[in-house]
Amino acid sequence: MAFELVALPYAHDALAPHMGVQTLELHHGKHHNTYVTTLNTLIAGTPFETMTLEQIVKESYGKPETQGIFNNAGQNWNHNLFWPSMKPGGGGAIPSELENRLISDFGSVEQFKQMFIDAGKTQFGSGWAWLVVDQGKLAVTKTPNGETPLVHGKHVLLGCDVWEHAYYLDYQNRRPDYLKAFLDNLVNWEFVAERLRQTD
Ligand code: MN3
Repeated sequence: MAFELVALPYAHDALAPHMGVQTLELHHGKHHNTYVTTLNTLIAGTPFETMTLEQIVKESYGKPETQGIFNNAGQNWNHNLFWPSMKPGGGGAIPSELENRLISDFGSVEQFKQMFIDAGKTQFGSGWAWLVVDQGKLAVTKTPNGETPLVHGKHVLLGCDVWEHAYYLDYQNRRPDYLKAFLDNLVNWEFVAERLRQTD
């Protein structure tokens, strides 16, 4: 079964000015689409062809001979999570059950946001900043390139793409400004809260 590019859950202009039309058209329509087509090409005729995306990510991780498959499978998984984690008019009130967990595990929502921004800012080169559930506790982490916390046994609640293709047209070199706008104006906190419920 060949994988298909997931549809964006909003229009290309719906996240402006925080994430512009051109960024979404290129990022979803070109970058993500290339991960889909490349993955399909790489797994054709291999045992990976019959696996789910999550299985491919886990099975291809950490093996030099399947590094290419992992890169593209990981990036598909990451982007499939990234698009619905944002919404027009996002970043508002956080559902109370999630807010309470952020406060109990990080001290405050502001403390969590600062840690998340720092993780994204200090990811040298391309990668992702994450909010995960790690052994029952919320934690912030970061990964390089297409790597995902899934392969480290963590349940992902939220991820922010800090590859330059995600923000350069809108923010140029100001990655921290992009991370702040992501948290304050783009995140669909109901989506994050729903993923938290899936761990209970
Ligand atoms: Mn990307």
